[in-house]
Amino acid sequence: MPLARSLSITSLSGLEEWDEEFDLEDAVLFEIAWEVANKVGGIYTVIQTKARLTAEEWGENYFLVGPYVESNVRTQVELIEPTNPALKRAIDKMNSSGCKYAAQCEEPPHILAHFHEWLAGLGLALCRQRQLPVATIFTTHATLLGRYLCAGSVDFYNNLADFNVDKEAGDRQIYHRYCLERTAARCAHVFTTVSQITAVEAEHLLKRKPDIITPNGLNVKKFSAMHEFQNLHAQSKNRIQEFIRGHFYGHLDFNLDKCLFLFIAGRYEFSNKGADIFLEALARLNYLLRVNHSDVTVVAFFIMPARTNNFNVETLKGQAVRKQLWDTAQTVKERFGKKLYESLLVGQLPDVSKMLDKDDFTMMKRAIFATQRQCQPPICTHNMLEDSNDPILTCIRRIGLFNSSADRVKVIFHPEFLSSTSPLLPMDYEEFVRGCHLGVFPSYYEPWGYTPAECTVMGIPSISTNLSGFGCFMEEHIADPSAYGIYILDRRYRGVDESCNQLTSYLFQFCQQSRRARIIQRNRTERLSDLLDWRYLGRYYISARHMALAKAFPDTYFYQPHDSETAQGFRYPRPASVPPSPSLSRHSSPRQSEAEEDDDRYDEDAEAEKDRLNIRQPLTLPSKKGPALPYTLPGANGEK
Ligand code: G6P
Ligand code: 1S3
Repeated sequence: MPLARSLSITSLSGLEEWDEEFDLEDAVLFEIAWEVANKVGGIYTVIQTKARLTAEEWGENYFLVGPYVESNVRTQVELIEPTNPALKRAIDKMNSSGCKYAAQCEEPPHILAHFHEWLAGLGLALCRQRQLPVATIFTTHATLLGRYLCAGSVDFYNNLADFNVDKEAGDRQIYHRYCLERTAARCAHVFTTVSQITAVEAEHLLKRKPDIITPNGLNVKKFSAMHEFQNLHAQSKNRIQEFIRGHFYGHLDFNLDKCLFLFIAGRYEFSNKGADIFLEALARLNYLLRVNHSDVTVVAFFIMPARTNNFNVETLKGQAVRKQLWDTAQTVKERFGKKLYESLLVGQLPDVSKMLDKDDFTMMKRAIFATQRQCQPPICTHNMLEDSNDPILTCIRRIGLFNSSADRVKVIFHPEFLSSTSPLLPMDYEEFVRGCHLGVFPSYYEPWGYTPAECTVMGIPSISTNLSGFGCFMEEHIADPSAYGIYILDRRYRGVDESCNQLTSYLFQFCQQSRRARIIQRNRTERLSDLLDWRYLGRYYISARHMALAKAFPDTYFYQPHDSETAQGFRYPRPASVPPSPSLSRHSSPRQSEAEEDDDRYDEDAEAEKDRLNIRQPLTLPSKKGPALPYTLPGANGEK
């Protein structure tokens, strides 16, 4: 059983070290959430990715509690008998008499219960109401009211201080849920949230300022070969290209080698997640690419689950046609190869004009005939249950992006999370992200935002906003985020139209980059991944736990805030090889001829080494002790 925690992160590109001693021998940690082994959204990712680090600290005294969903239990849970006697007694008692409170034993351990989100908040409220000897933490990953208000037509951030919260919750018929959330936040020993922007929101809507910000991390995968992630990009991109070949059969009049894959993914909240301004910006980008006679084609994927009735026939047919063409090509190739072999066996050079016979041509003609198509390539891969009211489809109908030949921007709406077993696009999410060129997440309401973080650790550039926890966090820690492929859209101080223009210009600039510039940019993006690693960010959860134990059991535990909790912390300098102005950073190396620019055989290692040395040297020193990450919200002009 671990007695103390000592987290060393010296291996993480210069980020400051953290060592802390805290005796946990007599403590037990329960973490309770609706999304434990139950994927609904981002909280599942928080818990699933954080589990390893937490288990390293708490060992056998760490328990995750979630809903019993038979299918999830079968696929994600290994059933075992608990070894801890106190816990075994409690579980036996609960099993025999239903889920009642029972944990009486002679020497109870110190119990720490960490509740996530309002759904689990009831347990926290009951612990406090019944005065159980339990240290409690409540983490909110979004406020209910914030989510609802933003989804409407409210100028949220400029009115945060003025909402009549009870009335607003009542008007939206979420008063009961809102009360649960507010109660949990108010009566927890320690209240945390995932970002500074949500902390301000919570202070106004839940009437308590979070004690600690606990940003979301990821388990960063490091490859022994430095550029392995670039190879993975190329492999995954090939698979997406295969899908595109099928989806656009009969209309493949664009060069796949000059095709950029953009995507947005997440919970289907049309305006909160910024799908609205992404579509609008795509329409403007389409216009710009057309009038500039660009040879680049953009395919924008929307991966947002909606209610569907399976894949649609046209989309499935596309993949079937592609497969048929591939099979035909293989058959003809084999027959050709056989004739060639036979000719060589008898010592003759083959007569190439006779290598393909009538049957071969018939087979090929038939295959080509199958690619005739009367309709445009479909926008949506599935049969939508609410096709006529669907916000993405409605918007596409209005802006007229119909995948026509003249369009330089094509749109594919995949209203289901990706899966490696799909007959259409058999890739899991991670593989898909790796194969794309840019993730676009122009959210209006995004307490953290895992999607751009996931892009970053895979070395894929992304666009987020200064209204998302992730965007603000990166702005705070990187001197020139766009040079690292982290584009942060201003949705705070600009109106919607202006933000949309800014997004369009980011997209257009991105489309003008050479392959070489994209490769360099991906290298830089990937270099930021340490900043998002739980091995670095896990410290905030550790602090929250220590703080809660010290508050609930002051005779046993003593908590002293760690310097890094209050300091500004690490800041990545501008990459050495990039020109100082963000607007110029697109061309991060001297412009060359197009052929040279598209050549990916350049000295990546030298470039990477230059940047790495730069990262190690001029660190902004953390200021010791101070207010917790100062944060101010906009004044005027942030209309939604
Ligand atoms: C990676 C691979 C290169 C490939 C490149 C394509 O860097 O290692 O071999 O040429 O990706 O980049 P692009 O941005 O055009 O997909
Ligand atoms: C929330 O999930 P969402 O997509 O509804 O929690 C996530 C995990 O903390 C967070 O990343 C996201 O911004 C929130 O919105």
